[in-house]
Amino acid sequence: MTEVGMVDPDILRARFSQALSDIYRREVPLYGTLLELVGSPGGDPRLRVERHGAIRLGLPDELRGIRRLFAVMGLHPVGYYDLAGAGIPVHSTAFRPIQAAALAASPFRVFTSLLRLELIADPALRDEAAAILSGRRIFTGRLLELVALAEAEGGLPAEHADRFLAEALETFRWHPTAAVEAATYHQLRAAHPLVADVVCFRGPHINHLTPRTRDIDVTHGAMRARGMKPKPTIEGPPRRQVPILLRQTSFLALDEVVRFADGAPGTHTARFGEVEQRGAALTPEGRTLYDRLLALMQAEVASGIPHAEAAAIFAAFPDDLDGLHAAKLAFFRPGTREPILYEDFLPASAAGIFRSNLGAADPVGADAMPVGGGRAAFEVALGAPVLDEMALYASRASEAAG
Ligand code: OOG
Ligand code: NI
Repeated sequence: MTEVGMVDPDILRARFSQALSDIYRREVPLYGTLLELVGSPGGDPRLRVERHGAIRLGLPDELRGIRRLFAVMGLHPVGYYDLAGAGIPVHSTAFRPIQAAALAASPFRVFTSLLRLELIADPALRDEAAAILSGRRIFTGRLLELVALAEAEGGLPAEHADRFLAEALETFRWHPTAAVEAATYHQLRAAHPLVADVVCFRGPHINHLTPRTRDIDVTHGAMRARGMKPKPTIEGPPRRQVPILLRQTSFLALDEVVRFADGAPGTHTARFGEVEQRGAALTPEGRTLYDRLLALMQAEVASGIPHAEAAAIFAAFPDDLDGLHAAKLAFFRPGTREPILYEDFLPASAAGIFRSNLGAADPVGADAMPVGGGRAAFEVALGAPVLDEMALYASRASEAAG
């Protein structure tokens, strides 16, 4: 229940998501093309407004601030994704609504990554990156006041909603002027393109907004027909009768013209496009089977077997509702054969999306980085534990029917 005089977080989130989409559509024209391709007149009304975005943060304090900001819009951190094992120096969570009613009202999520500066090998460069980041402020003063007000009052007083949204959008906008000189940018880029993207700009620009499609194979084909050059493969499980989890594919959208702090012109690839299809949430048993089959498939692809052929491994995953139910592989609404939708992300898919849009090689087996202990550090930075997605699905699967 929203208190009298307070803005409903679901409405605030819906407005924020729509405003981001409008801005992104103006600034990244191929995103508009993608929206036309997935447009489904008369379809599931949720599909028309459903999208996720992604941001990359530099410092623990930034992550904590983002958590407080997103909480005002009913977005909460769910799940922990460690991508260092895949050669990407970040760890991440997904901010998303958690109640069924909130998901239905505005299914908006933000995949949020925190750079792991400790994984930059060169100590001098690491210190320089930390020093550059410590000088930036990603929230306006007014936004911080409004977040504190919402925390104190148990909600955002409705008269502040417009101002809150305008100030929040400021955090996620694209900055055409870099915060560093060209030489620093190129040094950081050489360390890892992701480091340059996070460290060299004044804020965590939204780097993609992803609409949801009913059939990603159809959309993938349509993207190619439009000349969008998506990556050749679709991340996640192969095509099936009963969709499970999440399938995604992406394309490079823009070479941005930037100006460095010394006035030198340059370009930076920051913003890309992505589309996704969602299916059933899997139980821990289902997820274990998925992870095992995916690892086998990736090993075959790494050894040169074509993706389409390697995908045959997934024949071992039951592909009908009765089979999924009987083997307790997927979550269902209480007393039904209706699967609960997967609302989260997949680490191996996310790593593939990162890699392809950073211009890194696509095949799996990228250099693994030292891992371990990341989750506790992430939660300290966040200032809260991340919620367990399996527990959220399990509770929806056991709610009283009706
Ligand atoms: C995030 C990449 C991961 C997804 O949908 O899995 C992602 C990023 O590039 O910042 O967006
Ligand atoms: Ni994404």
